[in-house]
Amino acid sequence: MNQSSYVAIVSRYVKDADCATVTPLGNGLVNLTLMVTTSTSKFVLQRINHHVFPNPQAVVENSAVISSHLLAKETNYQYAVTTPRASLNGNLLEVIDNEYWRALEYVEDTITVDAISDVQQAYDTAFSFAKFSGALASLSANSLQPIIERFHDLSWRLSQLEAAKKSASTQRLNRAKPVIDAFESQREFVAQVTQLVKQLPLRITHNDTKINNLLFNQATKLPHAVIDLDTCMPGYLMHDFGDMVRTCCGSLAEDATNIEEMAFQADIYQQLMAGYIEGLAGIATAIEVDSLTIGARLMPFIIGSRFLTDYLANDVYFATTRENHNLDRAANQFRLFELATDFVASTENAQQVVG
Ligand code: GN1
Ligand code: MG
Repeated sequence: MNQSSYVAIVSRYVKDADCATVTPLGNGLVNLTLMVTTSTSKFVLQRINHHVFPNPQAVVENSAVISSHLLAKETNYQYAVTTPRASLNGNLLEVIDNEYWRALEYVEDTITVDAISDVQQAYDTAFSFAKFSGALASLSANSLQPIIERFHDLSWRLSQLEAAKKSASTQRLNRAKPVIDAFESQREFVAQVTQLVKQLPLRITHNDTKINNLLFNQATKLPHAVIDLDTCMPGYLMHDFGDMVRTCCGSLAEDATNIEEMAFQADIYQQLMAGYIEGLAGIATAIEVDSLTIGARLMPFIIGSRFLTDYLANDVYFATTRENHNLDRAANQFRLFELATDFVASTENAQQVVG
């Protein structure tokens, strides 16, 4: 990593930028996240992708609103909160050459994990994301600015897929045909989701609840803080539950290509469900609890369709490192959708037999 290219931005935050060490952090597909260490401080620096987040100022302002709400005594939130770090000029957002930067305080003695390791961790993860949404239940949705319109709106995402098909190259369209057909064969599921969302209450949700958006205490291995607040927006609880299932229950990474070997980790699912419901402790309505099994199928379906759209649009949104990367991701997520569908159906059948 070329350290000198970051001196200009780092010097907006510290006086000893010349001696800063800058290293990549995490593996996000949208923003560039860096860890900055100098002799006097350690913090997280992030370049906000302004093609994805057209209003970066709103992103940093929302994060500040959420952090202070979570930190307020009345909120009674039991986890730590990552707080924005203003620049030396007191700004939450710094702009250099049309690039948008923000910083966050580094949380000592914590680690992130990219894959769930056991059922207890699944329970703890879901419990803490549930507590996060529960704490935000007392924050009015009007206090947040819109970030990405219709982020997890399935019909919107499918209309974007339709539009991408129209302008795609013949080569990409041909390669993607089996995956497009697979997504398009799910009309019944789409209709089911469309009906359901009419009945669900909107809440402020996190919308990116993968396990690596949680900091764990290095010593106790317990959840410490929910991070990446950039997509906190009005949404449905099933989105947050579903994204945990999407990122924890498949036995393979979201871009693995050996998808016929993918398995659905039922024991992890059960603990995610138990932890989420326990963490919501009476906040969720009956229909929201019922919606969680749909969310488990919906999130691989939505994210998969977004990967497919981006493949057809020549990979302009998600970072890719190989040819067909987004197409591989789309096929992978569709496979996970099928496995989640089979699993949910099997548990529903079992319940009918028992009931
Ligand atoms: C993006 O960049 P990252 O990993 O935080 C995306 C999520 C997807 C995820 C898939 C703003 O998140 O919605 O689930 O990639 N974020 C945005 O890996 O689009
Ligand atoms: Mg994110």
